[in-house]
Amino acid sequence: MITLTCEEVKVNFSAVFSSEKLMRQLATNLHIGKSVFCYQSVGSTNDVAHRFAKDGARSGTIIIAEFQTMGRGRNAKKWVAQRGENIIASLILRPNIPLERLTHLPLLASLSVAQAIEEIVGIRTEIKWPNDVLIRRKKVAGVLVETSAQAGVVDYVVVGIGLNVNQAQFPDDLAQQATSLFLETGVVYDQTTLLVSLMRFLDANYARLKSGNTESILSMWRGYCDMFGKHITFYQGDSRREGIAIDIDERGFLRVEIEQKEERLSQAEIQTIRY
Ligand code: BT5
Repeated sequence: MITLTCEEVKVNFSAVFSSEKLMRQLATNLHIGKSVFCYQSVGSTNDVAHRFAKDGARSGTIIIAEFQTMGRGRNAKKWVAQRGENIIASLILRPNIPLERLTHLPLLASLSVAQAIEEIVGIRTEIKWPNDVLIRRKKVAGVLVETSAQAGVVDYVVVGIGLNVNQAQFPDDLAQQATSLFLETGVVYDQTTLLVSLMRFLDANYARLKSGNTESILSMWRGYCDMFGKHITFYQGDSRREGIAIDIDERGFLRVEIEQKEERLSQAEIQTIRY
């Protein structure tokens, strides 16, 4: 049973997103989108999702916000997005699969974003391992997957997605590296149409993951990745390293050749790709 705090009730009922409209458009046979909560403003949709999941929210629940005051990326980095212009969403999943197979989720999410952009906007994006979606080398979307597990058993997963849709300007420190669909095409997009497409692709890809068909997810993901065979620099913690990106393995880990030896990275921050 989900309970909203007074503050949440007050700021609930977004003018940009409608729970009813979204639930109507997401067909009832989909796993994703049976419950949709739309907010004007939250700290982080991932935090709301964690609280809802702990309160027993069902798998497939979506939390959407027009604005976040404490949007976050990986490793305590910030996600900054202008009010009402973008997609800021978190999805609760309760995958009944072994913890090891969750390594596919960040790739699954970035793949779904790339597919939705291709369907609605008609442009082919590029994915930078593991889950940044880029247009002309600039980041248009990011994914933050957070897992709650105990003794190797997954309780729930939160998949947070930030997609820059109609934002026309970015703060100075982001302007060189961030872009939006509007900036790339000059077209203002309906956020609900994009969200519905995104949720449908997430639903289809999630069904593939659950049925064990991870190879099809990885092969579609590879189709959007332009890093292989290229020289990369990356951070693992504080240490900066370099090598040649070879491919991803069956878990979605990045295979990198470093001084004639192959290493498999489960986590790293790619800094540069020499195209
Ligand atoms: C990500 O982290 O790219 C994951 C972003 C996930 C955001 C969603 S929004 C809904 C949900 N709720 C949350 O609180 N988070 C999720 P990472 O790969 O660590 O990249 C973070 C970096 O991206 C920052 O350090 C900035 O350099 C850059 N950045 C911040 N805001 C951006 C934006 N709007 N567009 C492009 N880049 C941005």
